[in-house]
Amino acid sequence: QRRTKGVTIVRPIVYGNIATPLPPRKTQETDHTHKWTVSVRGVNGEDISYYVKKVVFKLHETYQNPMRTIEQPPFEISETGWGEFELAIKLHFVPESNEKPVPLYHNLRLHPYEEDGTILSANKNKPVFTDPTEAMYQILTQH
Ligand code: SLL
Repeated sequence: QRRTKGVTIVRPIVYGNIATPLPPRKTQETDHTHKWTVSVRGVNGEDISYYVKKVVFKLHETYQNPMRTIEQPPFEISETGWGEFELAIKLHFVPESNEKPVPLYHNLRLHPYEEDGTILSANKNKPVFTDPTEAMYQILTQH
């Protein structure tokens, strides 16, 4: 794969989670207290699927099938649970890019709540493509 030398392209992303308490009736049936969604997005909701092939979320081992792979947008997982933990997230890029996956880490937060009962915990990252392949250069710049 030929590379475009001397070129650096940055595509900022935001990743994080929201959580809402489950209604009391639900929490009596299970020990789960919250519903949560963890997601990876472009800033301002920009579609990232033109250069992101898939996102792998590794949940806490108390979850069934903790490795969750999402291959199209929205790149997110919704679950219910009772505890906070650190998620390992891997961003895989389109094969033309010849780029290694980028590891991300996120502390899933269930508490504290905002006034409306939701919490948002977000992180930013800027995958940097240095000397991208010519194919990736086209993909990134012609979008
Ligand atoms: C804690 N270190 O003890 C953390 C682990 C794990 C949370 C939290 C599982 C839900 C299910 C779940 O909520 N795990 O049973 O499927 O706080």
